[in-house]
Amino acid sequence: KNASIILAPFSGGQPKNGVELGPEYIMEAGFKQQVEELGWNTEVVEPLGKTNYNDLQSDIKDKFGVKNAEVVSSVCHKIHDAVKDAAQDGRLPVTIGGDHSIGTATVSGMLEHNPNTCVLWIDAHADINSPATTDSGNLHGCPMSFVMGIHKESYPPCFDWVPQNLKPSKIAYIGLRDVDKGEKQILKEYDIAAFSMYHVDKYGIGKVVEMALDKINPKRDCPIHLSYDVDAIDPSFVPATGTRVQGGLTLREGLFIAEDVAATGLLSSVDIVETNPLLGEHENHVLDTVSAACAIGRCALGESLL
Ligand code: DIR
Ligand code: MN
Ligand code: MN
Ligand code: MN
Repeated sequence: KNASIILAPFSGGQPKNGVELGPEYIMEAGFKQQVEELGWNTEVVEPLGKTNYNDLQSDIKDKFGVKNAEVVSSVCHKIHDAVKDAAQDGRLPVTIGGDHSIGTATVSGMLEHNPNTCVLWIDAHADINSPATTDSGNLHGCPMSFVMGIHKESYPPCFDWVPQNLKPSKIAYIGLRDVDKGEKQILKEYDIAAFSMYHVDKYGIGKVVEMALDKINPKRDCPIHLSYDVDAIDPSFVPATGTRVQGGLTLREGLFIAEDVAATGLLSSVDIVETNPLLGEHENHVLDTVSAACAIGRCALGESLL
């Protein structure tokens, strides 16, 4: 069992400073050792090198209606290549963010490696705005559109390198509770499997994960990319993140999702994003959030399997 821990200390997909520190805090909490104790050989990959891509940011929308398109695109291209290289090498990519704009990179990288890959997107948000629908202009709200080519005529040309090969039938959401109007239209138009907190309450988390996998992976024969935004979990457990939304998953429900994906034996890659250590109001907020992020990774990599 080999894993590549890919560090993505990037914040240009959204306006709040500090999310670029997520990887550093998660690694300092001992994430690499924790994963090795589960029997994985790990290597740490830093596709962004020592370059700081976070000083070049602006809060002004370009003529396409989005912010920092060039830097998001070039960071994503590097991460895309690192994810694809790791997977081609037989290593399971674990990408640590940073903001969720890097979902553009990880999903497209895994789909180039294996076109059968399906995606479980765990998030309070759908991240499926296009430049045509986004209000905020923040690109961490757009990765799912980019990898499917939704409203592709609205994209800045710097995203031309992104393969748009994810089929809408191969993506399911769990944890949604803050979805924009334009995003709801897209979810409906493309008939995308979207399980909100309503469904979690109605059916229970066990049934919801099963229903999500039945939609995107009915024969349980496709590799699963798990893209985990820590804001899916309720802010009482995970406070240090950029766009908190009350009424989220309990910590156990959140970890169960990762455990149940591990139990399928089909996990091919995982992202853990949106940990922002500067947004804790006190030290415990940061500790809780960082330890939840580590626990998500460990659960996905099999910690709870006996
Ligand atoms: C909102 C918020 N839908 C946007 N998205 C967030 O800016 O497009 N995603 N916070 O994590
Ligand atoms: Mn390339
Ligand atoms: Mn989110
Ligand atoms: Mn997200």
